[in-house]
Amino acid sequence: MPSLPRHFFAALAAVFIFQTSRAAETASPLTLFYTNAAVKWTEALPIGNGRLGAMIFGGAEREHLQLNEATLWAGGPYDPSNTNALAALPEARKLVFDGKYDEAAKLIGDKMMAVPLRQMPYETLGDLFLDFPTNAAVKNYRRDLDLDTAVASVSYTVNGVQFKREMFASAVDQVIVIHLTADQPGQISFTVGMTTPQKVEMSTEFNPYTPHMGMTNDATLVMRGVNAEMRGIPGALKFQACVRVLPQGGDIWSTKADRQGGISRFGYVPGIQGTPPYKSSCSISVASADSVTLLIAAATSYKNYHDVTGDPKAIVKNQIEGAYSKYLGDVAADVRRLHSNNRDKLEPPNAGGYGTETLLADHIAAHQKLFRRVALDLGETGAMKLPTDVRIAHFADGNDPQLATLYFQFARYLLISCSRPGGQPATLQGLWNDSMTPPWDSKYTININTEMNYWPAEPCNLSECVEPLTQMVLEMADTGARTAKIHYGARGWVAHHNTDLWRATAPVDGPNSGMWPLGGAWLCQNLWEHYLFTDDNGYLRKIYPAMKGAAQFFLDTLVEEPTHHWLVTCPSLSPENGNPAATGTSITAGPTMDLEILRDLFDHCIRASEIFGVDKKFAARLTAARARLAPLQIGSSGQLQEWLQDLDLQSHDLHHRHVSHLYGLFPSAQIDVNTTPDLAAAVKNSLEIRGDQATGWATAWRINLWARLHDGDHAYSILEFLLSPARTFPDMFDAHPPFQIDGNFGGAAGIAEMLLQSQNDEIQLLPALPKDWPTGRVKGLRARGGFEVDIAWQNGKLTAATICSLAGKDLRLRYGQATKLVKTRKGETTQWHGEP
Ligand code: FUC
Repeated sequence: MPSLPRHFFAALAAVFIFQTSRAAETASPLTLFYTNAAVKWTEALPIGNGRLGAMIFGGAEREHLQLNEATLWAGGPYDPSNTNALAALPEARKLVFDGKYDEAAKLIGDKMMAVPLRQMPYETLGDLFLDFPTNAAVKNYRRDLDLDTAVASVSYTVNGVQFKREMFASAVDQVIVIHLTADQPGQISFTVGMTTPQKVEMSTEFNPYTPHMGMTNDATLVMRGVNAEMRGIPGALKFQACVRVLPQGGDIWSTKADRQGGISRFGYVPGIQGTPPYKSSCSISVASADSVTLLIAAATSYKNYHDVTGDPKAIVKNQIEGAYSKYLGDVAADVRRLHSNNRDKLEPPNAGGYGTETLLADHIAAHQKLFRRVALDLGETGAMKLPTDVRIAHFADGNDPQLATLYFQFARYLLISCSRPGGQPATLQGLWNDSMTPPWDSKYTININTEMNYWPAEPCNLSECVEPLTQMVLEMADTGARTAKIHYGARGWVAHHNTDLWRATAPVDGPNSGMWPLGGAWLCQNLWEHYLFTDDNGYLRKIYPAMKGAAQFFLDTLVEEPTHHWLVTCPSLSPENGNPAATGTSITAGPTMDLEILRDLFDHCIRASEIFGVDKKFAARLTAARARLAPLQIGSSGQLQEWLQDLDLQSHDLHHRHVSHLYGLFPSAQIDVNTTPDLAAAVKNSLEIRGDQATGWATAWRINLWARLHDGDHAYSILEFLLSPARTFPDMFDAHPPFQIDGNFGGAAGIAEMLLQSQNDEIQLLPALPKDWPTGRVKGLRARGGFEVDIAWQNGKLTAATICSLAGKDLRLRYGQATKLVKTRKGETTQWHGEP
């Protein structure tokens, strides 16, 4: 994009300030905002409570919420083991070691892949539409998402009436709330209906009691369904979604569908208000209300990967009733009495005593408890007054440092919204998916993507959000034990490059991406990071069996390669990069990444066994095997070799998106600019060969790597690309393309990594500060060893750092060449200005 003069921003900002001044006055700087409704899904704004998610389009005449429930995937519990795999393993290894890679790949494809060959996709729940028919002009339109409150809003004026919608997904009450208001009474009229590609029945229910309470009647739209069969695995989930419509004032009625009998697809046909608009569905219409609240709940029968006996009807009823009670507030007690007996004797309560205030206040409090832990200030300019999509289009022109802050905090917002304790981990799309057949099934790709999703969790002070990942790994240790036994005749457990809701662990998709047995081992590294940041031995005790099982698998399956007799994985691959020694496959033995991951896994198991004083013999076996692993090698171009042989420069794709072999520098810390400078220089050469620009997540990885190389300006220049329309959609979702959330998380981790690093027992302040952020401050970042860190800087120099010790560990600080060692006690705070 050609660079525009800086005053361009000032001029553009002036136009938008004029247009949007009223609404902008109330918004926090941590707000994404737009002057048009979303047309495409990647313009819509995400809300989520870790389980229920919505993408909000915000049209004035038609509101559209695309809905998700985190456990609504295709299929049911299944075992993808292939009983032919084990018999083929010796031959596959021999072919690889004989250099017959293409033959090996053919054999692996024929005999060793999972059945079915692909896993189950994550699916959309459906779409909710609110039609507000009007022929009059819409003025002063604005839609936004306030990251600080986790509330999405739409406001506009029609015929001089100011309308407002507020929408949030409450983790406290497990519902999505839509609150519609107008600044004049009796102005809200609309019809609400749902559509879905799922197999469902729809109906409406009326609440017969509320008219006695002096309130307007209310009604509920109900959708019941079963999930889809996929790739031969029958759908085993039931689900239900409810939308309770609660008007204040006005009238409400429902329009019933023609019953088609049994389970069938229902379509949504928009119509004219006041006449039955739906041919084959149900709808609820409201006319002339003062305000309206909609409570949306949804659940499936999923209890865990092998138990689908939940009762979605009961769950949804409880959630709606709970939220409804809160909505009623003081009136709730009267309603309860009314539901029980003597209802004719009751006086109507004060109708003004109910509303969404408590639901909203509880939601905001729960969100801010996590969100407000970190504050980042990289500088503010007039560009902040511009709509977010305009800012993304012009970030590379400079003069908008706050957009990086917004991007960083948006990722934190997303993690809070899609990964909460008790729920499912963030998928390739977090929680948000509008399809039955999303890209890569919107599942868990564990050869980088899922791991990257959790990179910001610890440094950005959202440690709790890792819980769903921990739970998934513990469950995969069960399913993966079967894969280890049936596919490899090995103990322990193994997972390949993907998993799904059902925790499938066998190799999928085909040999060139699927035949990679390190997925589980890498996930164990993510869990280890949680331990390093929290110093929580209770947590380590919980994950240690999974770590040990992952290591056990490799003790049983590592083999000696014929040239140097090093121990290697075989068959395997360097995630998804073609083997240069082969014509058309990635299949190889002992790719560098595998050995780096194993060095970490073995080290961490050995450390845990020392901490707990257990498994001495096992640890000794790990130590012996570790010493025999193929070493890191520097190739003839000074690069870190990706394969056992020096083949990097013969690669079929020199600029391949994966930089798997550079794992050693980040997210691992085996390679370090201070302790292993030669290897760090080799990583730098490899990175330069690979180039800066790649898919969204791959671009984000490069930012983290350059930050670890302490080159802030290089990291920043890649951030400029990540934060451009090529890699960031208008709603700030990362563009692989298509949308994949890993780039958002990897990008935020990269920004944190530029400001603070804490690998290898040393806290480094501002290790990769770019010249574009000369002055700023950050509050609340976390460091390994259990520290919380605030940093301020001016003119590119540290001015003050405050480090709070949460675990009482020794604190080694570094700023440039200056270092300082401090003994700390729990709760103690250390101030440092960066002098030796
Ligand atoms: C890995 C990557 C792709 C994509 C997919 C979901 O296979 O190589 O780029 O991100 O995961």
